[in-house]
Amino acid sequence: MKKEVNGYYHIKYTGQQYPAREMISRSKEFYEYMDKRRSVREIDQKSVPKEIIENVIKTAATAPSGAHKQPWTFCAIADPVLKKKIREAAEKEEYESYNGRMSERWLNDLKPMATNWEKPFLEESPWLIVVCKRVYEMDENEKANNYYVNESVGIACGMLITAIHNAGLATLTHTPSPMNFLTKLLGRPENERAFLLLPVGYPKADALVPELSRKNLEEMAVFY
Ligand code: IYR
Repeated sequence: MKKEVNGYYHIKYTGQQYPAREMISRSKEFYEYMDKRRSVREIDQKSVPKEIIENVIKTAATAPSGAHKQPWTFCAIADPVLKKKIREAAEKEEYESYNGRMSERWLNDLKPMATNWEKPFLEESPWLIVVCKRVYEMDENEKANNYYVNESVGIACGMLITAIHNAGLATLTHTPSPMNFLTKLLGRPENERAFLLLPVGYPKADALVPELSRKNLEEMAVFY
């Protein structure tokens, strides 16, 4: 079934539907599965098939985006030489951040996560995914800004993290600041900015994560 609207074809929506009881159990099971996701900072060197990385990137790119401009580029890095360069450049920035650029309050807030300027996972992870946002496209030599770029790319990153967890792999959101060294090292074009860096791999066998609790429904949801 096809219908023309504004001169563009619309096709039948084919999303799966379920009876209410099944929706309740599916949504609960999915919540419980996602509640096991944690930011893992100890990632094993064991290699991960490229096909999994391709699949999680394709999943992320199913995200909605402003005017369907899909304003993202996913840079997947397995090359050890490039990973080493990224680690060195990131640690240089992080060292400055942890030793002067971040406030006392910020450093104190990070104490439960036990983070510091050292980022071994940038070299040890079999894959790094650098998500870049495309701020504008070139339209007949004119800059054409994309719409809701941060929202669109942020949603895609959430779906990427979900897909990585679903595959049984571990990741963390790493945001070295400033991040412009990444676009340079990756040779990205002028219209792209690094948005988020995700190391991806198996968790180390003895990986630890901080003992944190999540807000309960009453604390974070309001029903009207
Ligand atoms: N970008 C730094 C610092 C950092 C900031 C926040 I907010 C975190 O939740 C975690 C770390 C780093 O990656 O270590």
